[in-house]
Amino acid sequence: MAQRTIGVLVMSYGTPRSMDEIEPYYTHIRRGSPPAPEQLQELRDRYEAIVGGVFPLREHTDRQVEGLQAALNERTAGSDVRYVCYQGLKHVQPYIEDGVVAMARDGITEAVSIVLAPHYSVMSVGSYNKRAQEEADKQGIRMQSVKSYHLHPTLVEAWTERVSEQLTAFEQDGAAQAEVKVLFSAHSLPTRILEMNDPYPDELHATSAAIATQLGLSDGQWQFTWQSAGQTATPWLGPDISETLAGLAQQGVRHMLSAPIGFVSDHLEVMYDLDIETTQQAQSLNVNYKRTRMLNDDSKFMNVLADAVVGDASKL
Ligand code: FEC
Repeated sequence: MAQRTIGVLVMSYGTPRSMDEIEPYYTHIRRGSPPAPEQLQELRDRYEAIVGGVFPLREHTDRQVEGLQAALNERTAGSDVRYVCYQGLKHVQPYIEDGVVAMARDGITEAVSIVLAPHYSVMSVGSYNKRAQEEADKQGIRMQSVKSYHLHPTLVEAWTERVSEQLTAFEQDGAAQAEVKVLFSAHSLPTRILEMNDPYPDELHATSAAIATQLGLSDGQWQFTWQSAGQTATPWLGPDISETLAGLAQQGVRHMLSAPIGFVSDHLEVMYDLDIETTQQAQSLNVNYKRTRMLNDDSKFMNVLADAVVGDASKL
């Protein structure tokens, strides 16, 4: 049977492989401008704090790529189409461009690119896709790029399960579910995205609202808030989770659940910003605070990705 092979470029933020690689990684994030020694030390300290300088994002990305490959293989068993996944990282090797070059070397002429982040912003998913398309054009590969998959019913279901499981844990602590405030969050971006009519805030709000609807939460039981804003002179979208938490604590809310729906893996922005910083703040304010599990390589999430890839492949 004649085989049609479609390359799948799976893109993720990327994380250093060792403590020595933090500096080039951070320099790349800063578009080539090396961090000041104190900025570098601060980032090193954060990585040390999460799990003694291990970099969990790499393992999760590797597993997600393998899981997506397995989900796609299952769908194409017995057909004349096959998908082959390649990894491309934003800030560290193998870079997005390396993934596209590897496809070209394997003779691939048509491909789909997808980012391991469900919500579209021109500054996040848009910039991954732009780099992928530019390299694909150079290599003579026809490429379709998935923009977002933030309202896929199975994604909403996987998050609903995670929030629900923690609401039960609060109940076990003696808190009625109605007393728990669910704080959906995502990485902040500079406020200038609002002038570009960027869909990022609306997509994040839509995912949060869909999960809340599935759970039957009233409007007062949840809210969306930002996290992990950069320390730059430009203003970033807020309120930050630290302000939200402090404000709610002042209003007497004693139970808060963090659901970082803008991310898909356990990594620095979850394990440091939420599990260390936000947890410490909650303790100091006498708030009972928990966080949902992340998606990582959950089979439901792998099927969401596979649906998005197959959907875009049909446009090739
Ligand atoms: O675990 C890890 O090693 C990596 C964790 C990590 C993820 C991540 C995701 C996103 N970021 C987004 C936007 C920005 C913007 C800047 C920025 C800076 C950093 C720094 C680190 C870092 N980010 Fe990140 N991000 C992760 C890690 N990020 C480290 C540098 C130090 C710091 O500011 O904390 C600011 C760049 C600049 O200076 O101009 C903007 C967005 C996402 C979610 C979507 C995605 O995954 O691509 C948006 C994971």
